[in-house]
Amino acid sequence: MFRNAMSKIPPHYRTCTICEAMCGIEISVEAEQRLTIRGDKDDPFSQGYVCPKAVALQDFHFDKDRLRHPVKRIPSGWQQITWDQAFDEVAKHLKRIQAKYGRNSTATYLGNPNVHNYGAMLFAPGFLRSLHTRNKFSATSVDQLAHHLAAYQMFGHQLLLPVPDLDRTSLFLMLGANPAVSNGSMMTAPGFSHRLQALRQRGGKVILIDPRRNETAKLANRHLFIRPGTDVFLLLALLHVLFDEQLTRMDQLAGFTDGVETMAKLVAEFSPEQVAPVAGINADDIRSLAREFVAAESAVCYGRIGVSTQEFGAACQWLINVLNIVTGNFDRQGGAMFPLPAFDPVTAPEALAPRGSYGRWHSRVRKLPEFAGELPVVALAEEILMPGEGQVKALVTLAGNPVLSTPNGRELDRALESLEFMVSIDPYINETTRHAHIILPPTSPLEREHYDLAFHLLAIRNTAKFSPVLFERDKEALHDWEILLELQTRMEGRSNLMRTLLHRFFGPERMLDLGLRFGPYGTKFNPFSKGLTLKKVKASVHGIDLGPLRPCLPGRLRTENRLAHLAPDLFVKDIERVRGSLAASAFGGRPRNAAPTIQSNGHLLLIGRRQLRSNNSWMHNSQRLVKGNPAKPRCTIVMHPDDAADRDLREGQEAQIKSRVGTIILPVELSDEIMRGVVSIPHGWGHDREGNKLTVAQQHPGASINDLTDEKSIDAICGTAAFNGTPVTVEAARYTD
Ligand SMILES: Nc1nc2c(c(=O)[nH]1)N[C@H]1C(S)=C(S)[C@@H](COP(=O)(O)OP(=O)(O)OC[C@H]3O[C@@H](n4cnc5c(=O)[nH]c(N)nc54)[C@H](O)[C@@H]3O)O[C@H]1N2
Ligand SMILES: Nc1nc2c(c(=O)[nH]1)N[C@H]1C(S)=C(S)[C@@H](COP(=O)(O)OP(=O)(O)OC[C@H]3O[C@@H](n4cnc5c(=O)[nH]c(N)nc54)[C@H](O)[C@@H]3O)O[C@H]1N2
Ligand code: SF4
Ligand SMILES: [Mo]
Repeated sequence: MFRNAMSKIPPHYRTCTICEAMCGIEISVEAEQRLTIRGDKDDPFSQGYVCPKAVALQDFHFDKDRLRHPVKRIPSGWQQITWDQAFDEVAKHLKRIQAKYGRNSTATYLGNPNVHNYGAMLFAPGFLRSLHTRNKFSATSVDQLAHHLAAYQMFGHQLLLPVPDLDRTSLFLMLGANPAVSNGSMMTAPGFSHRLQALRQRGGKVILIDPRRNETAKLANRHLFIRPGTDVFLLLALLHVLFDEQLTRMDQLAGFTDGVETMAKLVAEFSPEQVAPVAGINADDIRSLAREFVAAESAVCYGRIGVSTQEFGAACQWLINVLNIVTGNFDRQGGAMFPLPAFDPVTAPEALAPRGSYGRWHSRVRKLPEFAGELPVVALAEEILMPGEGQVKALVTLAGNPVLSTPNGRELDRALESLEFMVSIDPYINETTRHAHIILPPTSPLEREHYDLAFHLLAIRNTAKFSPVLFERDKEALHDWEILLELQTRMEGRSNLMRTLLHRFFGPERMLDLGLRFGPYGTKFNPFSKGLTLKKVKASVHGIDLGPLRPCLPGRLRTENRLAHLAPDLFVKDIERVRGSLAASAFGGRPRNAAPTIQSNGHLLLIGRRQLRSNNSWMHNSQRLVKGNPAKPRCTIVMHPDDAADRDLREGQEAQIKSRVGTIILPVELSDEIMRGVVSIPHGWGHDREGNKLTVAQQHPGASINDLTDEKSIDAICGTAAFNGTPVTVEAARYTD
């Protein structure tokens, strides 16, 4: 496109689709293969903010390693094939395998970039349905499943996810999140750090509970260390204080909330004194935190990856909601509120955005429960490796890299090697897709239009924005949704030709238009309405501001009796597990979150960390993001100096880190920012696997934390990986060859 009239091209405006912050960006085409990407000052939500990753959108787009054609793995390497051949072969193999071994023999795994891709979000459900398999997996179960389970149980819809009203709260209590680096998650707030600064400037308080005094701690009024995996005890103790001292105040929420008495009884046994030694927080601090929280003019508690992916992650998300509710900080300005997006998945057809379901079936080997039609990904490797009826023989991955992103990635690596057939819809030949027999690469984000279906639903302000196409795609190239639709058609056979044609005609854009028209701000059937249509959204190139979050309860609840449930049975029962764990920890029993077989002494508890110039596993092929001081590698194990001294380890020295499932070697980075007894390693690294075609990433391989994390350590009620608090031993690396 820029070949024709480069100088005449006006700046292009869109939303960055790398992380959840939805920053508005302005792109100018400077020269072939050179773009200027900066923050869009006129975006009403992000107001010019961007992080260093936005610039790298072009590295992804122009990356020579990014596949432009379908490829097939042959003994001598990868062979380019036509789309037609690729689709034929995929359908032939999947059908053959399903005919031979049953429908569940084909598994699917959907990764994170799907939720940043509206075409894929709208068209993946149809393709998945065409496979009729129960073995559906996704990154949800290594991420935010806890939030969905709590929302489903308490509010009746897995997508009724309360978000902090960050711009208006007086007290922001954060557990296990690092928005100064991650830019926020399960709450879309572009320029998060600026918003925290503004919060403090208006006299508000920010309190962070985290085993690491992370980058966000520097923006907080107070930081408290907590031993990994013990947040559930802290939350129970905070509630204990509130009920015990009769500080709860439900205000208008009392009219449509049940279970308060049950909660009062439930938390009685978890006094601050009881939990303090286990959580590593002093009882007085817990008491004063509870009092401060309820006394604040408005307050909101929020917990993210640090608490979602641990042994009691779901219980934590439940108790966080309870804490916000019983202090009157729910569905109210400055508390936890529900966004009302212009395209509203909560009221969309069930086939697109299911309300949720729990335990309708279980995984074959370990009997882990289904949630919303998916099984926990910790079970994927064993479902492939364990022979017997119902064994997984074929796998489809869509925008996922589970070898690096799910626990015990090495085992999954081995499992993938044994599959009869694997197909990946992915732009790269990476740690996961190198096992595929066929790879179907989609267009890049700059070649497709976009509308955020997921993140408007999690945004701290209601806005709407459409991103048009920047670069025309090559004639041959297909979008994710087109690949999915074609696969669906081939799996279903000809009988659905009509529907396919309709879909082609409709495409994601038409679906979006319908969603906007019939959404909360839409025109509906009224042609004279001033409401939203896609045309209007498109006309506002910087986005449309729809105002701050507004109270919407009980109307938006989706529970059968339209009550918010404070004490769902599933969670109340889970307290038995919590009680058992507290007793075991108090008696100095096995380490927190330890898989049954590990009993090592001198273990440290491993947690993760995110890095500003990285995004999960797939942006390390951008030279500008990975470059830096070679003497200061980024994939390191961060240790407290005293823990290192105990093991005779020095800064920069190579350490061997060992868990029940594996061993990796990484340089030591000393820091008193981490709690004693805890070590931290970032995830998404480990690019030295044979067969990767990631030229830049291979020069900065690092090692994968998920070669240490344990697929047996899970949150038992939902099967989410309990990454945080993996017991490891650390010692000087010994090379034996
Ligand atoms: N130990 C530990 N593990 C973790 C985490 C942690 O904190 N600690 N975090 C977890 C979390 S929160 C998440 S979300 C997961 C992420 O887990 P995954 O989603 O499995 O992994 P990603 O690294 O995001 O890989 C994305 C894949 O999508 C491809 N891709 C990128 N863009 C597109 C596109 O537009 N279309 C298609 N078809 N493919 C695309 C990339 O090439 C890559 O293969 O990791 C989890 N794993
Ligand atoms: N730059 C960058 N941004 C990203 C990503 C990225 O990879 N890089 N990934 C994106 C994705 S997919 C997601 S889901 C979000 C995640 O966003 P965040 O949840 O903000 O992610 P983290 O930065 O991993 O922060 C988790 C924090 O939890 C702490 N923690 C670990 N264990 C525990 C524990 O047991 N208890 C408590 N209280 N804290 C604990 C860690 O020390 C860390 O500070 O980030 C998104 N944004
Ligand atoms: S914070 Fe996220 S959305 Fe914003 S520019 Fe960075 S990667 Fe893109
Ligand atoms: Mo995530």
